[in-house]
Amino acid sequence: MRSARTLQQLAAVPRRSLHHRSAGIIGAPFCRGQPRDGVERGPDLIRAAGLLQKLHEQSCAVKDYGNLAFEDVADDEPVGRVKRARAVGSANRRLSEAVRAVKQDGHTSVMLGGDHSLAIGSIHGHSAAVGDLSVVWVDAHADINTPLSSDTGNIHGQPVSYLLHELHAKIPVLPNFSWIKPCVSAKDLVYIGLRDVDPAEHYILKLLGVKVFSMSEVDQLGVARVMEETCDYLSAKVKKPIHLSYDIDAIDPSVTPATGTPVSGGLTYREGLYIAEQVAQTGLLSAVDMVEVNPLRGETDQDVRSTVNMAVDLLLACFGRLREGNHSPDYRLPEP
Ligand SMILES: [Mn+2]
Repeated sequence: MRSARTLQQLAAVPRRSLHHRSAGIIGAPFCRGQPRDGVERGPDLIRAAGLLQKLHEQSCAVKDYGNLAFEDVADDEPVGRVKRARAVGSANRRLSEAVRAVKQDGHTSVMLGGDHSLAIGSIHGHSAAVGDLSVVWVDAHADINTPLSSDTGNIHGQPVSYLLHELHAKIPVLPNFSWIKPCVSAKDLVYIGLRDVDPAEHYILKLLGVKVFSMSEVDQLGVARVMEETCDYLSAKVKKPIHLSYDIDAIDPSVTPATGTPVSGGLTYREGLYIAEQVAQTGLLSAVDMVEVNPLRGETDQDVRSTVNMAVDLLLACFGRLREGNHSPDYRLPEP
């Protein structure tokens, strides 16, 4: 016969045991993947909004590895249309090594950007440490232009192309990029939130059969079904560690206006959080990027605050914070 559980024993059973998680935080104050100054301030702003303390308060261990120092690259002339390839290549090489070290130390890696070109190094380093990955890419944009298909030449619109095995033959030689080995399969990639996709990108997504939940699918299915299908899709065969690459511009500009390339019609605050909560609940989240927070793109202090606070709330959700509330497993009610 099963013995009756006390109230406190019942209350102490978490939905999933997330309290043992630890966050290894890397700041990547880098902006050369796109033309606008300010995005390099993201890591310090996100820390200043209390990320580390709030993670501690939800019983998450935190190690801050500080900000990476990126060397200035002289004479970084365009290669074809590709801008600042040498700076982007060398910064990502450094980041890749840093993320690999954080994973080898046993943490869930948290890369604070910086622009989205940093996903190259973050995903590369993550894969170098743990092997095959799933990637959940939450963004208004697909960031999958090849260096040759890109109209702007800004590498923050291209990172996925360097990482996919299937596009390897379409990538030309670029200075400081020779260290990059493709490490993600198209079938292990899911996009959520797309609403500004270039023709070449759309062609690639269809050609490779990439799983995409654009804002149309979010509207049609609702975010709950989108996340159910995302998690089913990613866990259908082998359960791989998840890399969540979260571009703050996935969220609607009414909530996160301080970003370089805002696109209207984005995820609500609640939809954005729900995505992070559900990825965390898989228990497979192994690394997260939080990118494209740019305080100089906000018109008011409130614009910047709202954008930074969203980034913090998303990261807290990644480490198990639930809107229903949380308590640590050893919590005990005070006795009278
Ligand atoms: Mn992006």
